[in-house]
Amino acid sequence: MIFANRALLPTGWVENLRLTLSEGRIETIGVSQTARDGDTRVDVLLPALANLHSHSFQRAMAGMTEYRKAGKDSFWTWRDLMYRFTKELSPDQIEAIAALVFMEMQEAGFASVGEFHYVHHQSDGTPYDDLAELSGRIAAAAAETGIGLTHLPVLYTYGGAGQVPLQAGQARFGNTIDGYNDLVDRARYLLRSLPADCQVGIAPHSLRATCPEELGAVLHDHGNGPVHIHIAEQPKEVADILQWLGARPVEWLLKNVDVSDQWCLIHATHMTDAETRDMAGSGAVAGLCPITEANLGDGPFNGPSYLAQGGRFGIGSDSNVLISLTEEIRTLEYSQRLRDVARNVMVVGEGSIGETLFRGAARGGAQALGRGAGEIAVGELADLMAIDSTDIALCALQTDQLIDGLCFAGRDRVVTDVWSAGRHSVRGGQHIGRERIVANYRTAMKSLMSAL
Ligand code: NGQ
Ligand code: ZN
Repeated sequence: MIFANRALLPTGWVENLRLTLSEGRIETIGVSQTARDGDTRVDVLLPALANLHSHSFQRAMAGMTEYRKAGKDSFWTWRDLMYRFTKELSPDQIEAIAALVFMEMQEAGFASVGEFHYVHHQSDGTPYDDLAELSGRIAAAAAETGIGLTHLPVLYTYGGAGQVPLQAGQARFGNTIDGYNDLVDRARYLLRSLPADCQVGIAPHSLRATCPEELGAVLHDHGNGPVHIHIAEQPKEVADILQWLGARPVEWLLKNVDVSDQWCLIHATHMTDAETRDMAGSGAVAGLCPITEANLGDGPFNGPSYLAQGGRFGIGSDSNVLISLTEEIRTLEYSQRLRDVARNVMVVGEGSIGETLFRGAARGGAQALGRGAGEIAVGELADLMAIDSTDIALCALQTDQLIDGLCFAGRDRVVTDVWSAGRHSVRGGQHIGRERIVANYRTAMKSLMSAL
């Protein structure tokens, strides 16, 4: 049972809240209660966020790509470096890195993760004896950390728009449609050993890495559950798709595919006003990855117009160059302020930016991961976080300013506790498995660095 001094419910703030949990879900909520012996006591209880987009292995190359070489560095030169790094990763290393980054996510206030998983095979492209070996490693990392996993095996068939063959650096990613179906089935089987809130969705990597017929085939076979796709991150990607398919990526997808509220469109960065309106109307979630989109020089999201039309959104950490819930949210708002030369952009009408973004990302992220969470309400999964309002960043604030303080003045250290479907993995600001997870990571990095 959890007792909180204050908590943010869908209807607003309450005091002295007592929650009971059952089978990972919130069973009862009482306000104006007194704590009882044995309750886990926290200060301020909030819904935890879903981290809707991660490539966990990229965490281990953070800081290795920030050096300018002659000529113009771009997303595409970053990608070449990333591919070279990817070539060397062993299954043990992939598991150790995933466990580390999942732990960091939980310590930052994320209860769940959408792992967009496309490194499937050995370095030369030969499948492992178990086709889903590396999905199994991701599942093992989720089991070790207790994070709520939505595993998204990726279909990555082509090296570029127009069915260009895979490049050498992409050998670990590719599958035929039959191979992909087997992989998804096998991943589903492997995830049966995880708690019931963990699940498998699908992820055609991007329009450029698939083709209309094959996209249609995998949607037909697995259309029931989360569907994630990278959509319009870079201008070159938009131009390539326009030339190949005769429409911009978001435009093409919305016209040719039944995009529903099971969909999550990652990096819907480059959209016209019409695309923005139509995407908002589709019920799909915009998967925004503010730190990565800044790091890779993608560009700012069309935020005000999307919000004004009721568009749903969530937050992901994508390249995992930095794991920080608070910094993701403020980077999103700051990208809008810098572009518009304005303040307090991401709200419709009047209101708190922090609350708009935090609540919106909690609901949208849970939707994208198929989690039935995102609010503190009876029947929802107990994806919860607690923060310490006595922290110097928050101690002077009124209750209704706390989320703004968290998002704009706070650091992740204010997070004291995190539950993923009731699994209480972060306590006193630290993950309960931290020591072992960090030791495994250091060992993995030593072996990786000697191979690079
Ligand atoms: C990814 N990253 O899937 O990791 C991609 C690069 C690709 C981003 N789009 C790989 N940020 O596009 O093929
Ligand atoms: Zn991505």
